[in-house]
Amino acid sequence: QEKRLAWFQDARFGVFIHWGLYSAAGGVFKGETYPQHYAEWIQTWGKIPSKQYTEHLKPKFTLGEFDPKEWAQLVKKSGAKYMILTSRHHEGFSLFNSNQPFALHNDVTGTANLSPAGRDLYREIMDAFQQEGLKTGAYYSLLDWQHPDSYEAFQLNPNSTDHVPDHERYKDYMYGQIKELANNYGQLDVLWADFSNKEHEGESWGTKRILTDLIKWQPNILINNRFWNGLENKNGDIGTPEKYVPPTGISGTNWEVNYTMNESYGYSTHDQNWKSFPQIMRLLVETVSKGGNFLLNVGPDGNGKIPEQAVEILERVGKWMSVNGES
Ligand code: FUL
Repeated sequence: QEKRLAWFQDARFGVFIHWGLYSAAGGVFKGETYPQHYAEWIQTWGKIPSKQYTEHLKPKFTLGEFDPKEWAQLVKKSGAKYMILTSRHHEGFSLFNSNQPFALHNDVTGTANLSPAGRDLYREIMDAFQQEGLKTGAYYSLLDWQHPDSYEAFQLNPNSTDHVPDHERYKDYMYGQIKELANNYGQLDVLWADFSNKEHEGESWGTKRILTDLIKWQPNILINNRFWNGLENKNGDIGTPEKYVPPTGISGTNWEVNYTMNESYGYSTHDQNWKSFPQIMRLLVETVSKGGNFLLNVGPDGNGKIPEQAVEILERVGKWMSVNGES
């Protein structure tokens, strides 16, 4: 474990990227604004049936301004040493081209992959970051709001009653997708699972099989603690406090604080509560001084553009790093 963790302990600073169909909504759906802080949860906030969600948002996920090389160069210049990308968030749509058998809810057509024909957005992004010499990790949601066999299967589609959810099938699906992420995209430095709770943790997601094989497929991989309940627990390789810095750090484990620049992880048109550059720097320095890593989030919009405010913060962090950081 010590050897696997060496780069992570040196890295100190990483960038988190939340990008999916929710990015095309930006916290607004059909004229209705959802004020909740996590815009990537909009399907749940609005109790939006899957058919409406996909039909309305897929055409808005245009990639018109998507330039993964530009993202990677920006992040590299910020002084970050690694990047974690949402391979699939709770909404259930994959940025990578998955071949896992997948039945969408009765009334939804299409697939659960977001990449246009002939492309693999996840691969394009991972490749660009690896070319900049950055370590790369996959955020992977345990929750799924599309898969008919997930725990939440019918929460948003109460009318699809002719199907009895089979959680074993969902576990196979997760295992199969994680296998794809670990085997089809070169080195995977981190698996950032998200999230379990008291009712469903660890083995209820099939962790024994996943973790035994994952370490064989990727002997150097680091795995966060969110297959289990709690943000500071000492399971996995990395504790993951969210939006707060534990006052006295966390002894006995490696840890990484994740923070947003405004309130939301996913892109939001109306969340303008941006932290100032000094606020961000203070959080970063406080975290690092207590022995943690700092994972700073950006949420590109549905066209693939990183908000100007986020670009400016990353550029200023980069300038600070070039003067004060170790290279
Ligand atoms: C949480 C998720 O529910 C949020 O949407 C976000 O991804 C954050 C980093 O983790 O648990």
